[in-house]
Amino acid sequence: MSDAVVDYHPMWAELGLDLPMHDALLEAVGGMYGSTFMTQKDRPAGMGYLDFVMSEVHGLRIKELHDFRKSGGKVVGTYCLYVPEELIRAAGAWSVGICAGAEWAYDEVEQILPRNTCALIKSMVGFKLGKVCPYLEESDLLIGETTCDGKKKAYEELGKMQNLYTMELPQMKRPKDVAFWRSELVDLIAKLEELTGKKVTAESLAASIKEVNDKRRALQRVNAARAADPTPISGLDSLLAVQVAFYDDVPRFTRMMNALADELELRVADGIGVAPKGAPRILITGTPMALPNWKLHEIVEKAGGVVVGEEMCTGSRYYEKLVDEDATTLDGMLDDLAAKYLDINCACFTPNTGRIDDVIRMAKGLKADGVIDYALSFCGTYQIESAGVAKAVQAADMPVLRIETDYSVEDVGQLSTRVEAFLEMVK
Ligand code: BJ8
Repeated sequence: MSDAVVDYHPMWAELGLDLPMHDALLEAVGGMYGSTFMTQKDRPAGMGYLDFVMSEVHGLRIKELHDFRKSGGKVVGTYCLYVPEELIRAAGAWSVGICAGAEWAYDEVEQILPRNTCALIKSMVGFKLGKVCPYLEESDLLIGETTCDGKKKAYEELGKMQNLYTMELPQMKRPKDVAFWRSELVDLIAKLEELTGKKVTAESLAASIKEVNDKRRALQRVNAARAADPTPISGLDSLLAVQVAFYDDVPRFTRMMNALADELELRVADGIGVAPKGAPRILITGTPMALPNWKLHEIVEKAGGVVVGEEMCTGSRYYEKLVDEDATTLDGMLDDLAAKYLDINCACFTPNTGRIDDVIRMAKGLKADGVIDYALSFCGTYQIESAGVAKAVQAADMPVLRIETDYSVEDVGQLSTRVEAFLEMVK
């Protein structure tokens, strides 16, 4: 890490970004980061790494991707947890999760997509139309997936603007669905090998499975520390760690998260926390919170609560389950990958009762005082599951608050009032 200020504008210009709009985006995100993260008290020192990563989110990391591509490497952008980064890395490419967590270029987006589309999809298309995302422009290939209808159809539009390949994801989890998903992984390997000119071998796949598992293990350690009261790390900082996990260099990120976990374990032993012991502890479940969507966590923690877990794709669904590491053949590894990935509990599946089991298990394990179910407006899958989640949480004797929102700031006042009342009630 160096203090020298580097001007990345020539690199961004080379990528075809809309420079004035991109400057405006960076300024807005930088301002939000400062007011949301840097005002927190008693943060672990290990968060300095993520502060640095965020200060260079369109700088140093993009330079790394840029240099990698200049030396012949390929970058693959993804939008969903079901796309296995292990396969991308085993083919010699780098995987980056594309963010889609802020309102951008909605006027242009609404020329293509209906207004009543979820914020995540609108953002995904808006960042492309607005030419403000260097990760998109550094991606040699984007991989979509047939999850919800909105995403599936939006990929068709995105595919008109960029090289995009869509994987067909089944919507059930029967043995024949797992077998089908495995065949989709085989097709993805062919696509990736064509892109990189490198073969996926048992050796390269075993190495990438281990590497990505190590990353998930490090995040498991960070998140396990949140079971303590007082909790040694805020929900905002923990959420940020998972958001960054999607695009940072894998071995470096793993190392830094293990160092953070070491520190958190010491803090727990010493009883050091970010909120007073006894502060209301909240588990959030629902739609993913893509960078820089920090809205709900900020509301909860500014109101005196502490978020102790996220049952969502930017949370436990990302790091909880590992790929088995015992297989020695490519065939065996593909079986293990197919099984692990179809075990993710997304509301696009039917039935999806595993998600409810996870919510109850996590709420108990993390000693949550209440659960907030969070759905993006117009996300039919999570909105419909919300009632069932609420019923199950109440049946487990825990209070629940159901929130539906988007990326705008217009409802922050109203949400804050509801969250404050909920925090009062849970203690
Ligand atoms: S595995 S949650 S990342 S699909 S919020 S776009 S579902 S309308 S994001 Fe998701 Fe993969 Fe599932 Fe996770 Fe559609 Fe809902 Fe929008 Fe969503």
